Amino acid sequence: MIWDAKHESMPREELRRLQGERLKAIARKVYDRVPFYKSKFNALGVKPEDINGIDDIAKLPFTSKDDMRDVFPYGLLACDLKDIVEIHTSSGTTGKPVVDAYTQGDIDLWGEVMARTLSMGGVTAEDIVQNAYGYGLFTGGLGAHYGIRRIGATCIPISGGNTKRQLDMMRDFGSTALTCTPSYSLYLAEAGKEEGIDFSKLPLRVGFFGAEPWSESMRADIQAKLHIKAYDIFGLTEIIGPGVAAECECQDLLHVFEDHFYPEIINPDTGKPLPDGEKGELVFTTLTKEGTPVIRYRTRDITYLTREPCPCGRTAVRMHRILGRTDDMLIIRGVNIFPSQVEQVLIKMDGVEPHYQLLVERQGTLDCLEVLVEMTEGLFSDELKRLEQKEREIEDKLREALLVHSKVKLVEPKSIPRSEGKAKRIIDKRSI
Ligand code: DLL
Repeated sequence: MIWDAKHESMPREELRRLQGERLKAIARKVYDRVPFYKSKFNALGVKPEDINGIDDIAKLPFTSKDDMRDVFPYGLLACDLKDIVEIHTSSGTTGKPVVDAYTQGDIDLWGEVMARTLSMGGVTAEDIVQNAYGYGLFTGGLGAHYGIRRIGATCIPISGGNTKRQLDMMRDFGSTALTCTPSYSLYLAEAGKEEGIDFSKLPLRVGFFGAEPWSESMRADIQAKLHIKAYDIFGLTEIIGPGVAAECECQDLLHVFEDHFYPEIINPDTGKPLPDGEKGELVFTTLTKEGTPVIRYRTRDITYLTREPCPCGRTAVRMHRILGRTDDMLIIRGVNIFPSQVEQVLIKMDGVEPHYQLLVERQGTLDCLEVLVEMTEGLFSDELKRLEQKEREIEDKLREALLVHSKVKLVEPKSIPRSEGKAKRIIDKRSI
């Protein structure tokens, strides 16, 4: 079902006109109200009056994650703080988190775009949706919540974790739809099987999975094990949270809600826009957000776009599922991790060298992180008990810094390959 046929199936020329008007208005607004943007525009010699249509977007400056951190916490606000009704942030394990501050209008918009997302998978007021995304600062839980409420379906706001309870609730309340990360859905399937649950006998029929990369083979697995249709949903805190793009019933590429979030693909090295079908870095401009509008945000996610018509009748541009990232950020169980964080921990510890590798594997359905750390000659000649103690000590420190558990293995001095160029810090064995 198309939630908002007027906007989702708008003839493309009309859509472009609408986008042009909205871009003009947002460019004017951020120039007048956000000193950060005014100086960025001025540095490029561009004025709001230079924006007269959507194609003029290429004249505007990019915004990076670092820019956002530099103006933490309120530097992107385009309205009075008193008009902000809710704040969300990214997990922020490296430096300051990025902030999304919502007005009531933004929360209403969030409900709308999430209602579109859930409607794509056939959710209606008749459904019982088990929302197992984390509630809190993370955008997953509340974003899905607003969409479920907007549709008028029944929400079970169970949040993430507590697998036994999830399964009990699913059975007892007869949940018909599930929202969580794809890896967690597989974990639920496994745990349910161990408890003797036959998912084909439950009313559950559809799931909306995102917040981390997953693949077609994982989709097949989820669909077979949970006896549901599994949809990919995409979003990021900087733009609104979930509700930026989602798969329709065709389950083939994600429609971007481009009347609100305008996507571009650029060459990550040159910043030059790339044509449809070419892979590059995904960039978003929010066309209607009130609290913290964002101009040409560089997501570092890699994908491509297509404007080929979709059989569902929606006219919005589609993006391929995320193919990778321009940086080396790892997402382990929903938490963003950078190798540099590991380095910062190791540098402060004795007995080890800052030579390390991050080994990521998918064991069963969960991502596991093993950190190989080179020890000093001194520690190497020590007794085994001491080495084990050291491994536990590093594990504790890493857990504090990364917010996820990793397994540390000390390896012999000089055993980690050296490189003349960029060091290969990550060995990602997840085949997704
Ligand atoms: O993960 C928002 C979200 C919540 C999306 C629930 C979908 C469902 P952040 O924590 O800011 O926001 O992380 C955003 O996660 O730039 C991508 O790298 C990755 N990501 C999000 N959805 C997908 C997806 C939320 N469907 C970052 N496939 C993004 C692959 C995804 N990667």
